[in-house]
Amino acid sequence: MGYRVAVVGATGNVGREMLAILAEREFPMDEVAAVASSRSTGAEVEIGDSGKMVKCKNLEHFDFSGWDIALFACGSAATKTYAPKAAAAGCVVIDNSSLYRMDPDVPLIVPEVNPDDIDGYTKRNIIANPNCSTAQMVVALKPLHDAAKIKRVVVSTYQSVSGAGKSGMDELFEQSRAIFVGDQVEARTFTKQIAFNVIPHIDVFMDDGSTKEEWKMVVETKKILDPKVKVSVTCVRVPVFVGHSEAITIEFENEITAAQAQDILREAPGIMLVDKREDGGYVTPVEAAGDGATYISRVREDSTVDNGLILWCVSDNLRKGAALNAVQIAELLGRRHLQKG
Ligand code: 11C
Repeated sequence: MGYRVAVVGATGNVGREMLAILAEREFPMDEVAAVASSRSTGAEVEIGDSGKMVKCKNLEHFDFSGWDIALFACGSAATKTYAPKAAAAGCVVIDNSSLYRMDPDVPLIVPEVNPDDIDGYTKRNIIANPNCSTAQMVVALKPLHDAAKIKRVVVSTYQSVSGAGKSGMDELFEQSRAIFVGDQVEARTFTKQIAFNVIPHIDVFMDDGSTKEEWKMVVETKKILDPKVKVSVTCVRVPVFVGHSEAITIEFENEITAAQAQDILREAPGIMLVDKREDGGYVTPVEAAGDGATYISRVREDSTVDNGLILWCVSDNLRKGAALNAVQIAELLGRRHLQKG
């Protein structure tokens, strides 16, 4: 016996990946519903590369009663209206938006990092999925924190345009084409030209001069990993289609060498260590795209502080950063709370 699972926002970048990953990981399902806005009602979406098509149902009229789990990937505005309805109907919501992440009654889960926190989901029947740039970073930090206690993290991100949805991907493609053929470059999704450029601005500005993307990485890391860890962030959009990269500098309470960190990371869940210290002996976003791992490369000691390490971290932002993590949460929920059969 399997679950009845609804994917809300099934036509978007993340919703499509959710359907694909449910199929790839053979998540036990009796039925899957693709749910989308009225604009997409009746449109057909494929479940991964299976050739199996499902017709989108209208979110406005969708009755969540009798459905076990809803994976929401439809943005904060629609989530605000429909997630509480789904939760009240007895369907557990796993939400990819930022709406509930910092709600103290909603667990914010990365299964490799804080699986036990999921037990608190019953307060609201909602579980939050973190921001993509947070998810991959905490997967990398957790085993090192367990080994040598992290005091402070300084991170700069190199985030792909797919983080801004399909319109971000279209804009990179169209601007690149326009530059080659000598057409006018138009910026709509991003504030400046993204093709052949980098933009130090993701999400809205906050009063202290940081951006909301940077704030999210700080507060989400504290909630998932440890509130005592200090985090300093600069988020940058780069002209890459899929895959976020991060240069992470970590200061520890206790001594840890680069070799010890490599040994720990090699064995850690969700991580692939590729660190050859030679030409090409590291991972780039092009290689991580389409995969579920968090790749770590360039692990080395930071001689400017006591007990410091520097590393490079790359992951597919649509997968571990969003859809895969959501499906892993569903699997964890199934194992711990919603057993079937
Ligand atoms: C980006 N990280 O790359 C964002 C996308 O809070 O879930 C995901 C935003 C979020 O633009």
